[in-house]
Amino acid sequence: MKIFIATKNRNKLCELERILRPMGFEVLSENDLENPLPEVEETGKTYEENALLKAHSAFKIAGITTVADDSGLSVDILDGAPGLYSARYSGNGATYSSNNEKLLAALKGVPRDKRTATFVSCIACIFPDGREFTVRGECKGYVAEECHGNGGFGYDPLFVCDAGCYAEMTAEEKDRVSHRGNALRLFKKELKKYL
Ligand code: ITT
Repeated sequence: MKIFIATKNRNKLCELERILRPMGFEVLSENDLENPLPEVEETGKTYEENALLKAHSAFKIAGITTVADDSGLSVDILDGAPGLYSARYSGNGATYSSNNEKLLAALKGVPRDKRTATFVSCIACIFPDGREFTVRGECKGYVAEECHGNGGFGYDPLFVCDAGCYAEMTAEEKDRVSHRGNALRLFKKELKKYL
């Protein structure tokens, strides 16, 4: 089955492709379009709403079954921040490292047992006949006191779950335990009900 992945984030695309291909999906993305995907204003109040906004916008162009991911890191002691604003936590022109620096500063002096956090990935799927669904995958852990490892992207150097720090895992290890891996396994199950 062909699926269009609606993301402008290359790291995310890489993870979505590497999990979906072995599940048997033929994956298409922005790279297969003549023009870049339009920017989507992420005005939703939930990950689900934002994932649906991104999927609908791309579906208008791709015209085939389309999936989008909206994801983020929710830190308990920060009332869920950066959460929905994970990509732009440190403002306009935010980079992965400026976001990580801001998060470390926000948690300065907070002891390890109070640095608990949850990574969330919500996947929305839109079908050409108008049906749609969303699924949510999570991974619980804590925010480290300094960056670790060289792998992954985004907040991976700071996020530690039972299996270790995301940025110190191989791709296979991360996919086995990550919020996105969990969401995509639920996606595959849910999709069967629609086919
Ligand atoms: P698209 O909307 O085009 O898909 P985006 O990067 O803007 O790309 P989001 O709005 O969902 O996507 O923002 C999610 C942010 O959360 C992302 O930019 C990273 O900073 C962070 N993030 C999500 N998944 C992550 C992961 O597996 N590891 C580390 N950081 C992650």
